[in-house]
Amino acid sequence: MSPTTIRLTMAQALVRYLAALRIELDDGRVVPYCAGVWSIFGHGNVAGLGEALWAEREALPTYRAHNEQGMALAAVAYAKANFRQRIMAVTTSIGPGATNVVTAAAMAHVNRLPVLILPGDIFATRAPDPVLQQIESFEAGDVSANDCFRPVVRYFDRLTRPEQLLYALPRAIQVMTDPATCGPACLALPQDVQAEAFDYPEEFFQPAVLRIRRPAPDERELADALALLKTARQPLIVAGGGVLYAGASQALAAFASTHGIPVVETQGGKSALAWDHALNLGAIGVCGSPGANAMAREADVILAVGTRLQDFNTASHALYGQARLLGLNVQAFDAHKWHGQALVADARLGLERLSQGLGPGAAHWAADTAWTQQARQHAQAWRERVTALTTTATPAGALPYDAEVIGAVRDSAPDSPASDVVVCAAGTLPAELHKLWRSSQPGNYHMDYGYSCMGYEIAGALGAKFARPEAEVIVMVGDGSYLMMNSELATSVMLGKKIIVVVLDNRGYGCIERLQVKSGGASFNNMLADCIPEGGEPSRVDFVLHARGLGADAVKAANVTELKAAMQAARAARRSQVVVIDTTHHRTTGDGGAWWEVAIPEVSQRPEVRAAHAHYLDQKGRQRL
Ligand SMILES: Cc1ncc(C[n+]2csc(CCOP(=O)(O)OP(=O)(O)O)c2C)c(N)n1
Ligand SMILES: [Mg+2]
Repeated sequence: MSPTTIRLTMAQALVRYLAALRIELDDGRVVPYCAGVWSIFGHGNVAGLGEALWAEREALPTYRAHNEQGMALAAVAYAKANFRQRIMAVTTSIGPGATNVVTAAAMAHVNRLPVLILPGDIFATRAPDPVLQQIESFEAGDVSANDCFRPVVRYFDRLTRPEQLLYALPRAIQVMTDPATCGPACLALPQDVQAEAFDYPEEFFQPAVLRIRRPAPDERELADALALLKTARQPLIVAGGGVLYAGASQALAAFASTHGIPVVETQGGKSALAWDHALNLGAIGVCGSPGANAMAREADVILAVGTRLQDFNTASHALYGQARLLGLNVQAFDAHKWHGQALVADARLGLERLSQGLGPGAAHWAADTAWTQQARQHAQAWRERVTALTTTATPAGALPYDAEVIGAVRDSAPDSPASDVVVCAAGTLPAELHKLWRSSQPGNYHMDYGYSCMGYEIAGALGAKFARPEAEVIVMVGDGSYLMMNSELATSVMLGKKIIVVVLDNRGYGCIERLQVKSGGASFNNMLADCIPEGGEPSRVDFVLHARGLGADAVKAANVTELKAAMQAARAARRSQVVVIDTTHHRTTGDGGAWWEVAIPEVSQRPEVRAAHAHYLDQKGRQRL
């Protein structure tokens, strides 16, 4: 008997399938996998996909935004805040609507985060070519603007026939729900094919409930990993984002405590362990705490869990001394990095199996007592230092710097801000937040420091608010990132998704200015004051007026005391709030930190550059290859 079929357009079938998808979360709850579709309509999606989304708007809500990059970043943030277990989709018109999403796709690719991208595409028939917004290749007839997605997604397909959906859509879902391949998927949808009907089998629309695979370690790899760990006397755990995505926070805390191993956190992994865990040394690497980096230099075995070992976490491979590296990662590509010994597995299962193998009870293996003790002291000293750094009053007549702002934002909550989610991505703030922010719950630190995409902050906060409606989602953002993309502030007001945006206005690209000067360069083209042409006027950006113009409530705080009061009011408000404060770009937290490889010119007229180059060569000599 032939299967029952239903005649639908390709777009209708796509939407129906997405609306039907369910996922069983790790805690056993079954929920819709795709929470909604962000859409800016135009030609290439309004007639086809638009009609289909309207019909299913109850089951699969559609949300309008103001910039395709912004809405795609919101979708990615939603997935991140859901620990990769739920997604949002994004649909665009052809041409600029689509290519606006390429940056967001790259951000998701780098951060291993899922998002389903559905750009409209040119006609499969090619009858009306060239259509509005179509690029024309002289060499290849099958190239469209959407080919820009190929290098920045984990799965790409162009559906030139409606029945291809039967294969392409499940495959895209499979790639996004596999923890090893997780990342963005793009299905480019020619506008005529979206509107074309096909007799789809009914059973296609009853997809199996999804589950995220949690692979256990291979027994032989586990045995090798245990053998290596047992040789260690001074081990250190580097906790990356994979700990959060595997729900391995408790396993990590237990593992560290049982075996006396200090833990350091990457930007992606921060909040995996509560800030006040006795063995949490805090941030590692370029923005690392003094204790974390000191112990990293002396460690004999590094257990890198769920981390890509990006340069900021390894001080460009100059941080880990002579330590042996054990890579516990669900993705073999990462587990094998830097000549490490690989343990390919889910982070939680991997840690649990390692702990079993190291021996429970009195006979269990543990790090040297002196090493563990040293870690406890470092952690305690750093907690006290963070309190001091974030509560010191700004010197009279000076502008505050980021640490003081961070302290005021934190202390503006009545009790310990356990439910605050802080969102950030680029500028001075990631380094300061990595060092100084206190996260007590997994996911309360929401940072894109994989792509460090200016403009992620406000858009990302919107997505995080969708995922964590009960939380106070607080964006901390520099003036530069705010100006680069703020359109989704208007979306947050429109959709009633309240966020609090704290703008630190130091009047320019402060972190890059410091990097420029540190590299021997002259102050040039970064701070607004350095960019005024002959006879030009100083720049006058009024962030309060701007934010009000977009529909948010906004105030300027004259100092940190006013900021704290403004934050209290902002927390009590229902609509999106913007609080602006002038800061200095001259001060940063001097404690900790490590080298970062930035290539310095080999020849230059500037003596400062020549000095920086000599220092550069010296540091490069410590880099492990
Ligand atoms: C889209 C994008 N363009 C450029 C950069 C390079 N970049 C990193 S931080 C930065 C300046 C950020 O300025 P601001 O947000 O004001 O922060 P500040 O450093 O002044 O605290 C730039 C240009 C980037 N990360 N992302
Ligand atoms: Mg700035």
